[in-house]
Amino acid sequence: MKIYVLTAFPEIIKGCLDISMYKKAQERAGVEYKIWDLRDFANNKHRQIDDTPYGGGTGMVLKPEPFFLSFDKIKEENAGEKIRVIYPSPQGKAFNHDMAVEFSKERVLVFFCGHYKGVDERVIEALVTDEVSIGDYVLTGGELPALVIIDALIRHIPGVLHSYDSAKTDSFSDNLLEGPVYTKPAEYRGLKVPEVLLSGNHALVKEWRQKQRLERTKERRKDLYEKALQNNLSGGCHG
Ligand code: 6GU
Repeated sequence: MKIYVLTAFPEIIKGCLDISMYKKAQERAGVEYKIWDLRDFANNKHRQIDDTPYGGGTGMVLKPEPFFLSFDKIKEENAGEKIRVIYPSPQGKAFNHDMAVEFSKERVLVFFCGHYKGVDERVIEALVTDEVSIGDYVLTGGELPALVIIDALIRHIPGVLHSYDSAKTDSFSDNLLEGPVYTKPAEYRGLKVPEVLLSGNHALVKEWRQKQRLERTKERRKDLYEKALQNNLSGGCHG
């Protein structure tokens, strides 16, 4: 998979991709990151990539040329390939687990990072396939959302995670939150690990864990809880 990120702030992205799971995706699954500076595609000698909005108003809008020009080059580099173009924006569709899984199956992904007041709408109309929001709050730019989306999707590329932390057992693959976990010591400053986990009874442990997941989801995320029940994935254990 090739992942292009077009941004006015390449340092934000580059600083992250050589670390941890982002790096493992390169080493274990042949993911290739291409971080391009939008200014390198400015069509003027001042390398200006933004301008004032038509019709007036505050803030600057990112010009169309850097996106169209860089996309021409991406098309050239990937002739005949399907290209998925993701534009992170608060106006987008809410990003979730299913979208992460879907994106992880693509061969060429492109992220257009907006800033300031947004990107000229013609870029979105003509080039963007997916406008995606990571939550109901406003961020300064699309760089962190792009990293969030990349993190969420590379976990689903075969070979990136080892089987013991397989994405198949993630929260959200069955709409339930994870339950609590504990490690040694069994008692710390008077705080005890639940007895059942020390029992060695695997069936009991399994049942307890599922109950914890259901209770936690019911309490914290009623919306997911209803979904889990509908999907009949509650394991017949309704706590
Ligand atoms: Cl994807 N972009 C920006 N700039 N702000 C956001 C967002 C995305 N999702 C939530 N807020």
